[in-house]
Order: sequence, then C-alpha cells, then structure tokens
Amino acid sequence: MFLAREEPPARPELTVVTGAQVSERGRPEEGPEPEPAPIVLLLSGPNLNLLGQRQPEIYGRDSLADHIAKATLAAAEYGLGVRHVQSNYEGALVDAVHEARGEVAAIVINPGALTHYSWSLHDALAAFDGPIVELHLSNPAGREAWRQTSVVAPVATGVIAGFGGEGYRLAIEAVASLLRSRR
Ligand code: CA2
Repeated sequence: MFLAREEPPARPELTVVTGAQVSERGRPEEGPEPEPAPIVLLLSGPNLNLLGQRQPEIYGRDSLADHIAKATLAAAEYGLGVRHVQSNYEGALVDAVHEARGEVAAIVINPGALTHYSWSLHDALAAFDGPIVELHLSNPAGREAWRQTSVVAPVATGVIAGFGGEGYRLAIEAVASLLRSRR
C-alpha cells in the first residue's frame, strides 16, 4: 500500500507516514522494525499529588501533572517515553519498581517523605539495573534535620535537589546522558 498526503489514512498512527512504502501491517516494508522508545519511569511518593495546593513557597505553584507534562516533553526531545506512577502507599511504589525491572530503561524518583526512612524502597531500587535519579523540588539538605538523611541516595546514580520544577527537566537530561553513555 502506498500512502500519499492527499489520501487520508485508515489508521491515525499512519498519518506521519507520507510518501513511504507501507505494508498491510502498517509499517515500512523495508528496513528493520523501529526500536521502541526507551521508557523512563517517573515515580512520585506520598503527598506529591497535592503539589500546587499548599506550601507554594517551598514546592512551587505547579501541580504534579504540570511537572509530568514538562518531563514528558523533555523526554521526547531525547527519544524517550515516560511512564508515571504516583502513590501514597509505600508498597505500591515498591511494586512499581519491581514491575520496572527489565521493562524500563531508567527511573526518576521523588520518594516524598519516604526518602528519609523507606528501606523497602531502598531495597527495591537496589534490584533495578538502570540509572536511578533521586529528585526533590526543595533542597532537603537545607531543611529540618530529619530531611537531611536519604536512604534512597545510596542506591541512586545521582540526586537532583533544590531546583524546583526545573529539576524534572534536569533529571531527564541526566537520564538521557546516562543512557547514551551505556550504549
Ligand atoms: O522536596 C521534595 O521534593 C520532597 O521530596 C517533598 C516531600 C518531602 O517530604 C521531602 O522531604 C522533600 C513532601 C512533598 C509533600 O508535598 C506537599 C505539597 C503540598 C501539600 C502537602 C504536601
């Protein structure tokens, strides 16, 4: 089948294929299967679903959805896809890390307050093979003493903290660079 610009395609995902040889299965007949975009799992811990509603002087005015949208756009620039999971339950986040194993290229995690005491999240992340970026909107090192310990940091590749929402873009850039250097 040959799709020309003026011929409306039967399937919306074919709209980007203009003037190319396309098989009945909807992919170019020649050349290898296109590689699926590597996925970055964004994990958000307890209370982050309330971002933008309280304490804007610490966490900013943007909602979590705003941050994820920006991270998704930044990831697309590097040919990366994004999956996002937010939970107020430690076990759900542990499950999400387990499910990421072998499926996801990298993890960016803002564990919320779990940062400071969740050894189960620490252990789950330790069993993940790809790069892990620990991300915080605020800079916990400059806040209350109990926030100054991270049990996640020892199993993270690196930590980005204190840059507000800009941290999401920085985290994606870090992950893209780490994945490039692994190739
Ligand atoms: O700075 C960060 O990103 C934190 O991970 C945010 C966590 C906090 O426990 C960490 O120490 C640092 C908490 C996020 C709670 O955010 C709220 C936002 C609005 C209303 C209530 C909580």
